[in-house]
Amino acid sequence: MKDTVITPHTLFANLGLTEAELTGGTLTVHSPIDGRALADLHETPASDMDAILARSKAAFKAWRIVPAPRRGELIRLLGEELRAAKDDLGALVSWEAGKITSEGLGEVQEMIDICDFAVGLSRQLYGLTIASERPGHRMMETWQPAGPVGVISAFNFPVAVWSWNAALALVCGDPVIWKPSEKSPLTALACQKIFDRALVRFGDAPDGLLQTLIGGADLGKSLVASEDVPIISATGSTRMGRAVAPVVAERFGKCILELGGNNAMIVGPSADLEMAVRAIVFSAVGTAGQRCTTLRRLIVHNSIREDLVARLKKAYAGLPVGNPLEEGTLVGPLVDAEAGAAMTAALDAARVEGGTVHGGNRVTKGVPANGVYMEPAIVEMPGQSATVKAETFAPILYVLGYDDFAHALDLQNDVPQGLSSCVFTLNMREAEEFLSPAGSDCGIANVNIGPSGAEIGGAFGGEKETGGGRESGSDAWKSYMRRQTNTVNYSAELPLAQGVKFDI
Ligand code: UN1
Repeated sequence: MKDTVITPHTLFANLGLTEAELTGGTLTVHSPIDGRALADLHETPASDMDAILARSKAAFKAWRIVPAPRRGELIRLLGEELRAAKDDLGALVSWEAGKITSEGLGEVQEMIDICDFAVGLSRQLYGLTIASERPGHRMMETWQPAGPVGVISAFNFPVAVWSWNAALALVCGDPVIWKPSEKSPLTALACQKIFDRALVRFGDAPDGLLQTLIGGADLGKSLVASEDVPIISATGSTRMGRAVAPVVAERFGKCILELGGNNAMIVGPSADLEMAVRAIVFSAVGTAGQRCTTLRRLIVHNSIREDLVARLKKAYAGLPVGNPLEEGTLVGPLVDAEAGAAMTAALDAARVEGGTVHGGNRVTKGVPANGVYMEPAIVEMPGQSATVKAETFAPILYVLGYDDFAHALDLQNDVPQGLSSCVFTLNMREAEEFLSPAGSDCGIANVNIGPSGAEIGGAFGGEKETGGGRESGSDAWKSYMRRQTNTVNYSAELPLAQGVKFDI
């Protein structure tokens, strides 16, 4: 590797991670870039869970009565610390998750953006006033802090997804217990350090506002099962969500689920194809196809299908696959060998289903040894088969043809997932229909822009197997609070609602 690339050890030092934290533990963290062991982290013992939960409960009692704008000050400081740490944390994201430099930095920018958003929000946790039917009465709605929030996050956005949840939860008055993916605990530890620096500057925050659990699924399981954690925000596979949701429901906790996506783009005959190609390539191969918003299905009008596929094959042929830390690389490694095997298996299955596969081979030349580097694949499919309907976390783009727009919409919606979607068209009828009640059934629906790379200002999440949760912008903050309806009687009478008489 070139000397200009900053080494993990320099990053650890810059981010305040100590030798003692990084060595001697049982959780070995490997870099997807070249398979090297980055650290041996100490796992949180299961026997610590009771104390962790107790600390979070105690923190809640103190934090809920701190005025929300003051809580916002902590997040303002977190945003400042993130700005100072942006280069180092972004590079560590690259080392731990295999993202190209610009995407690692972009992820930290997303964290900074949500901090700014949450600071503003801390003065806008508005409730309604409601007209009472009774004289001398007033009704209103108050949003109260809810309690500790358990955040479960995935390797692919190892830090941004935490920040969407944590920044909101903390301004809403809720402490956070974070269980990051065991594939990306290093960046989580770095975030805990960054947060701790903000805490020191803040001054009088209670202990235990943020606690990070390092280790495997068992820690996540006890977090999910705990009655002390009224809200679980879980981002990851649909399989994980299916395990989490019933456990939380059983104890009447609330879930914010952001699970699998199988995102499509419809390309109409009028589309600006040059723009479409750029959007397709970024959203299908960016982050090596490992975003939950990655473009996985291209639904193209048959009149332009051949032309578009030819343009895409040309663009794909020149894609620089390789070390994500090197300038110019656009496609880094998959996270591990299992992800590589899943990609190959999906391509094999698509072939059996009648698909024609372009690309998709393992790249071994000009890339670091021991990383799983794959050529992104385009697969022309005769129809929406079982393989197309499944989410494979890899850069595979299935191409389907259509003749009439209603059929394109049916194809778009006929998958179990419902996260993100888009249409490329200059025909306003198609664009509006796509956004209409009879259009896309996804949580995110875009026009002339790809399905990935959403801004934090909007609510993020989707329907069906995607889990239904909303994180990040808009009024997603309400999921982190307890809604309370208040009726105040300032009269000297006690009238009952609905005219009920009950004289004693
Ligand atoms: C994810 O992949 O889990 O819209 C989140 C995007 C990013 C977030 C992706 N803002 O692609």
